[in-house]
Amino acid sequence: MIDITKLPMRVAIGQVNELTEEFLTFAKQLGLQDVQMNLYNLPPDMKDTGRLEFHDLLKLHSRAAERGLRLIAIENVPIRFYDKIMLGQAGREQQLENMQESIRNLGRAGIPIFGYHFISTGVWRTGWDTPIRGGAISNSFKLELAKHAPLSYDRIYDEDEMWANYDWYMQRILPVAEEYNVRMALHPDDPPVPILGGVPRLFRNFANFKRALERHPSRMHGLDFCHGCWSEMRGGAGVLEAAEYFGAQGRIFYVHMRDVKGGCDDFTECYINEGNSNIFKVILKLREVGFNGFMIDDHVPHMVNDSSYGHRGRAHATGYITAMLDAVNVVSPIKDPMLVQPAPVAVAAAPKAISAKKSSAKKSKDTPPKFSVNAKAMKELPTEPMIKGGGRLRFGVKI
Ligand SMILES: [Mn+2]
Repeated sequence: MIDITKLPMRVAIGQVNELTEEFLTFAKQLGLQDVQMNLYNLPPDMKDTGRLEFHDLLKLHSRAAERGLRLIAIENVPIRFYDKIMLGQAGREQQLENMQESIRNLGRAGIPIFGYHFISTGVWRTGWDTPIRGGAISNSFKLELAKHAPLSYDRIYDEDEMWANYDWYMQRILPVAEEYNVRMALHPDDPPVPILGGVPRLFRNFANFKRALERHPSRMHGLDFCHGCWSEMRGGAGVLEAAEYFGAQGRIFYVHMRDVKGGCDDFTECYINEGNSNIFKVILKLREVGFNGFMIDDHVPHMVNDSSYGHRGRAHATGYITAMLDAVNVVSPIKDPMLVQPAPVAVAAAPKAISAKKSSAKKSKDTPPKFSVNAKAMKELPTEPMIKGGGRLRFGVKI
């Protein structure tokens, strides 16, 4: 598995449950090397066995690698995979076995990060077609409208039992994550309010994240730092404090970079450059504390004539995050020389366009190197492909 501790802070794209040709091309055109997937909903071609299967994960890893991309993280599994664990219900032992095997399979398939949450009732919004800047469509939440919602499950759960359920799970899953070198990254409850639908939302404030990480101090345990949720919780200054505290401990494994206007009892998701927080300051803070994970857009506004995936909104957000990181790289360059070089990407076959650039560059090797688009493409090519010959990663081949 790739050693992600040697990679520099960078931008990724994902929030997809299928690696379509179009998505992989989009990632390449954005100039990225890392892709993440979100399996909150399984894709139609993935058999629902109640866990992530090795061959499915290997196939995904290979598909990304064949385009010179790293499948750097899988975020989420369907809630039904571990709802009994979260609620402490009968049948949780079987779900635990499945989740443990899912972690093993992620490790076996070379996928280094598993993003997870502990929200059995899911993400809540009270408005899904909220108009924002220029008529773009976003979403919003008002606690006043949600607080009288009926129970999501059989009864009202209390905070202590939710903590006991969380501890039970962590005590049993983290040793597996350690053995298989898979980082588990905890996402906040969204929205971060005390209780919805009768189920307490544990990960809603700084103190509870601190408690979770202190009680389970594994090196494989950290945060999917959802900037949007931290902004919902604490606004601009609170985001910086949390980024500094957890980032300095190496506990932030990756960042969801989006923002909102307002606080957790009344907010609207917005364009990334008009929210509570200053994204440049946040990335600068992350650099200062040595964060070297990836940043990814999360939810984005649906722009005019946008696709269902939100290509326009995502291109805007990703371009903005990339530009802010470029600016931070100028004012606060990476200090660790180990992180400066682009890391090799596992590639079975380079895309034709890049191969052509490589051969034309070879012919003119006597001419001095120039900083050009071609030179950049060359830099992105792997120096030592992790997988040689192109056959080792193919589905069904014994490795
Ligand atoms: Mn998020």
